[in-house]
Amino acid sequence: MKIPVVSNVLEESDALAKKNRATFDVHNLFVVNIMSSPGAGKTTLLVRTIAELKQKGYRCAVIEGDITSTIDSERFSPLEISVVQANTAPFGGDCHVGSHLVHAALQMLPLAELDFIFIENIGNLVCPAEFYLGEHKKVVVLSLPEGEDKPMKYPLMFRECQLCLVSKTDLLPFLDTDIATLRRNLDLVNGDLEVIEISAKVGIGLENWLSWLVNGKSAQHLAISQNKSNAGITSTS
Ligand SMILES: Nc1nc2c(ncn2[C@@H]2O[C@H](COP(=O)(O)OP(=O)(O)O)[C@@H](O)[C@H]2O)c(=O)[nH]1
Ligand SMILES: [Mg+2]
Repeated sequence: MKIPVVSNVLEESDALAKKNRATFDVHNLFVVNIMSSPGAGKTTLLVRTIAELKQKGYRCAVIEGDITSTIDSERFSPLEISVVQANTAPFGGDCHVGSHLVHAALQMLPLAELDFIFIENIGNLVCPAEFYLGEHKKVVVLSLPEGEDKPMKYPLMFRECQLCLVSKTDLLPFLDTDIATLRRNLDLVNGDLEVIEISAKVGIGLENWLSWLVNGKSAQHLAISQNKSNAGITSTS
């Protein structure tokens, strides 16, 4: 008896992620998937980041992932930006945001009026690393109280991301965490991973992080323009 085996359960998810990516690129949006364990400081950082980007004239929206509740979405209300809550509880309570949720959220956002979309993934250092949502960049926030060993214990997350924000650096005097060891562990797991030390509370490292975002958006815009002009040359030659 021949038993059929599902070979790629991610196929459907990836197809939808590619559609999301095409939508982002049509609207010239820069989309960042922010991941971490619960409490590392994602929402606090995003509220501050978006306030700063708004001052610089950038328009932002958030897709807020959580298993249940709208608690984090409500924290953005003083900023008067578009926020869509993406809860997984009605769909089985997944521990990560899926590309189908992002796809649905995009129907509720004013895409033509935005520059950045931030996806705050569900607090978890494991599952969110496994799913492509169509985003341009993946960022992991690792807070100092979590300790130096997390890159070694949850390597996929640190391999998949382009940037690690080492957060809550204002707490350094009160902790045993050794930043040099943490940086060495990050480098061992992913030698290409960029690292920025930040504190959303006191503002350390924010300018570096904002530059990373703005430069990333410009590079993405340039890549799309070049692709378009290359396609133009090919089709007329
Ligand atoms: N000391 C300190 N606490 C922070 C910082 N960022 C966030 N927190 C605190 O960490 C807790 C969890 O933050 P939150 O943004 O909700 O984390 P999330 O679950 O990753 O979204 C809250 O009590 C925040 O006030 C920081 O830079 N320094
Ligand atoms: Mg949060």
